[in-house]
Amino acid sequence: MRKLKGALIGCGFFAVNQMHGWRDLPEVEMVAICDRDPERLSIVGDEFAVDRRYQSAEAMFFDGGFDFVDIATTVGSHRALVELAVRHKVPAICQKPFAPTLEDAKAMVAAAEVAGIPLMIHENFRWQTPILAVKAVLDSGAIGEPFWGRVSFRSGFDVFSGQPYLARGKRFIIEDLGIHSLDIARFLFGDASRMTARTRRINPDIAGEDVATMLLDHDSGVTSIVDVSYATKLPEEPFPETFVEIDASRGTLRLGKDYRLTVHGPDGTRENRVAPTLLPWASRPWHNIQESVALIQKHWVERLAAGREPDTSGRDNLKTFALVEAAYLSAERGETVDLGDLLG
Ligand code: NAD
Ligand code: 89V
Repeated sequence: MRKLKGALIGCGFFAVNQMHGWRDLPEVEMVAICDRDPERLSIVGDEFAVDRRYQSAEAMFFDGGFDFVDIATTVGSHRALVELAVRHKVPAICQKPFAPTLEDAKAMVAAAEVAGIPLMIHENFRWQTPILAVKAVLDSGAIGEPFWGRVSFRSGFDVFSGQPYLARGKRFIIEDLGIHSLDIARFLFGDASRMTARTRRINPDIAGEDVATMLLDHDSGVTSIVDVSYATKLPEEPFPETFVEIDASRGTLRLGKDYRLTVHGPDGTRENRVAPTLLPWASRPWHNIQESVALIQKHWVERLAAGREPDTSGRDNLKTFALVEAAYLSAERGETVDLGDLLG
């Protein structure tokens, strides 16, 4: 079997997880890596035994020899790098957040579609084992039709030491973390058409908002609340667990601390743990996220081989990204925002 050859751009904090995920897939071989920072290039190149190392993405594409590129840089470079992949007709994965603005994201999707290259956004939270377990319960019909939901991530974890750029951006929690929670809400309850949001900044040492409360009207009729906070000091720190509550026509579902899932329906109440696997290279408490990285990358390989669009394709992710834009607009204006006006 010929291996699928991949290249990585951005060898920073999170990319190491992506490289582990690729190494675990027998059908993939990472043949080239790129980072402007020579130190990061050496660290990742040495750890994963990749000889072809570049400080310039242009030079890496010029040399070519890979079937896809995995873009793991921060948001400011995403559009230029996706457009570079498009010019070279190389299928691309781009980390979340998709782009600095919805206009950029739309332009990236259009460019990839004109060139006929697959584009997937690395939106991995919907691939977490506990979230997949929640979706399976909904799909089984065990609790009937959902009419209300809550996707909640409240923490006091210090994310700034690993990712210092998060403290500097004018936008923080919705763009960085809420984007995952909003995508989970779409995954569970379908697309949303209206957004009402309120934000706060509690931590005086950062530039952006660290608390957000969002109310979504889904086309399915579900009303959901998506609430995120990095200013919540709990007796037991739940990072990076997402809690889910669903009320439905025949019962309820609760995903709570330590991955405990309670499903109550006409047949009684079932409680079980839907904990993620601790992969050999993973470390607590990040293992939930790390496992979802491996799963989304497996999904990419399968969809590429089948010639099918990935679930979190660029086109799909425009709808998640529009929710982010809508949340900031709503919080700024103090009014409800219609998604149709943004997606056009
Ligand atoms: P980081 O700053 O640690 O790493 C980014 C790396 O990219 C740096 O080493 C930098 O030198 C390099 N770089 C930037 N622009 C470049 C360019 N044009 N060419 C070559 N190299 C370039 O950032 P990070 O924390 O690893 O985050 C990267 C991305 O991953 C962000 O978009 C972040 O939101 C995302 N992220 C996702 C998850 C998730 O679960 N999906 C978790 C953490 C971070
Ligand atoms: O998943 C992320 O994008 C990370 C974190 C979980 C720390 O917010 O930035």
